[in-house]
Amino acid sequence: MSLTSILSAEDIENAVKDCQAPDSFCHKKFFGLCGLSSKTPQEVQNVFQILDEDNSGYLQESELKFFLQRFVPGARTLTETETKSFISAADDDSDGRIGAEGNLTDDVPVPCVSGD
Ligand SMILES: [Ca+2]
Ligand SMILES: [Ca+2]
Repeated sequence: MSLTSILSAEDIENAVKDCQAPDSFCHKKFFGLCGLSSKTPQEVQNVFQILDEDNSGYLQESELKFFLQRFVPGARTLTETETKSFISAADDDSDGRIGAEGNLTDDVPVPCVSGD
């Protein structure tokens, strides 16, 4: 299972391009652009498992830092600010990591700072 078997390579490229500038990453926008927001819960779960590199059942800070590179190998790493706001947006139980039960694509009311 790879990300491109779930998401279109073109959509992934567009999503990564959109947040090339440091601190411009917004997970909600990213998931929308790459098409994940419109996937089934099972497909979202598959993506989660791909991103959970150590199979811990959680996405922790060290994994999220390289989040974009899981989609496109040449992409940048997320800044500390981006990693932290990503976690706090999806970390329902505040244990500092995103559990598989946490809905990555939930419409979390987090303001996204956008350049446009
Ligand atoms: Ca993990
Ligand atoms: Ca959590």
